[in-house]
Amino acid sequence: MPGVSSFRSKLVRAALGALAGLLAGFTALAVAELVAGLVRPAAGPVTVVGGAVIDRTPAAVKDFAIRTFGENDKVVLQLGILAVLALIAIALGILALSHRRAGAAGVLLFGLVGATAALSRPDSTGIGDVLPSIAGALVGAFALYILVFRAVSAPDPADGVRVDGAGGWSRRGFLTAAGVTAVAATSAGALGRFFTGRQGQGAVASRESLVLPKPASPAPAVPAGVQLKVPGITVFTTPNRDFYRVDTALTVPRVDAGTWQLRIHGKGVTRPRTYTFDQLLTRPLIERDITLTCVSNEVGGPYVGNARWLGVPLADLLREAGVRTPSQGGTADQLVARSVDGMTLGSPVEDVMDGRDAMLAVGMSGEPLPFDHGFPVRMLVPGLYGYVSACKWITDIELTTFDAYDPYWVKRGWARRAPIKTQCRIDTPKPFARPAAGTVTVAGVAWAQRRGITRVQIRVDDGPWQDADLAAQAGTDTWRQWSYRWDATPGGHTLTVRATDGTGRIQTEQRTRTIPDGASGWHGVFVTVT
Ligand SMILES: Nc1nc2c(c(=O)[nH]1)N[C@H]1C(S)=C(S)[C@@H](COP(=O)(O)O)O[C@H]1N2
Ligand SMILES: [Mo]
Repeated sequence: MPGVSSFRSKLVRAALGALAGLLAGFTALAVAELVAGLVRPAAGPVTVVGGAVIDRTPAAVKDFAIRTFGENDKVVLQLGILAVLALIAIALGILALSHRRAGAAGVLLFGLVGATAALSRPDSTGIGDVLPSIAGALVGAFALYILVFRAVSAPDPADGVRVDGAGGWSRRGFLTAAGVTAVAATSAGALGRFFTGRQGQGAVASRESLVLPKPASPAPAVPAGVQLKVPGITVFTTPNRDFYRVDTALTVPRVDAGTWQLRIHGKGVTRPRTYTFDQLLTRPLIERDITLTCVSNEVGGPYVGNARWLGVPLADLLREAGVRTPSQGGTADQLVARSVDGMTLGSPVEDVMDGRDAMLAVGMSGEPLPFDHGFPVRMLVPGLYGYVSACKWITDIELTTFDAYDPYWVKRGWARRAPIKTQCRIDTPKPFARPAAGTVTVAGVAWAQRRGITRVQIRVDDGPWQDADLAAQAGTDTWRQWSYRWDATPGGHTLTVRATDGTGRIQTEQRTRTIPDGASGWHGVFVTVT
């Protein structure tokens, strides 16, 4: 049956092309990884293309990704990019069987995409950033050319294995070339990883050798009763390793504190200055318990955490630079913080200098900032969502106006100004829990940074609002725990909770989305009492 056998041989041929394409793509990425490891890890093609995708993703899609994949959103994105690249590599490999040059040119084209993305990144350090993509593409294209040549070349008389009568290919020759390519590429990739790891070693060493100074102004003693002894309730001070992480960084910046600098400049700055890390540390430090909240936190969501921060009061630095608030006749109303990875966040100058504990933090709950949370220095402004205040890996502060400049998230549809909304969360019982009838302790946390929490109320189904017991309040900038002893009766029940802030205002019932300035509405959980 010639039809069947020629179909089979076509299939085998296509499979070989696909394999050649995949191997060439893998080689391209591995070589790029090696060069990135030598030049600059953040300039690797997957990182720069991923970064470009993140920056161009519509806010709603990004919100969906954060909601669906949580803190794994970046892993999902990178796997997605690799899957797309694999499909393209397979297509190019099959194309190359008949049009070898075109296939190789296709690989080069992807190198150009990577190189363009690298140059367009806000943290690009120049033309050298194209090297990983270009080198990877050149070697990948060459690999494809050779592999396909092996796959379709005339049979090697020495091995004599022929499947396809027309044109033919040498199975052994191809498999040898494929094997050599796979081994070489894997080694290149591994070596790249090794160099990447080594590049961060200066930063790691600078963090490990850092001894944090004692604060000139220690945190006020936390009252004994801030932590309720209720199983399942959020802990008052979030351990650093459990602290939520939200950022756009595909590779966490590893900044060496020894070479780090912070520049303060811009509108109304009469004495621009640049600080080194050591200069910051010699200043009087403050230590404060502050609850940080992400604007992407859904009602009842996890993107909120409380830590004991150690840092330099930011208002002092600004005053020394000559900055005045708008209410004192200053010309700048927006402070734009910029990170080493090119992120920009804008805070109202008025808020930063109104006496609240806005700071450049260097310590987080007793240790230097973890790399994930902004080592060596990050900004914090109590009462403002993270995206308008909490710049990690900060390196530049520019005084400007809200009219003149929109930072990263504002360009993408989020509000210019975003004070944290009063929120309350039920930690226990969990949604759809099945507690036994009798006394059930309902408990959780409430927060309204700057205003504090003065009351939390619980409603069972459509019943009356009942006051919950409040834990001690550490300060107005931290969350506050609460609990309520509920006499639970069998059946399905909805528990709803709402908080009142220090101004006497009850948290609004009106549900809004997280975009543009944070979710509002009451948190409720449904449980079935057995
Ligand atoms: N450089 C940089 N800083 C950043 C961000 C970022 O993407 N890049 N994200 C901000 C947002 S949206 C929040 S909510 C906080 C989160 O800080 P955390 O990851 O330490 O919890 O960091 C802020 N600072
Ligand atoms: Mo955020």
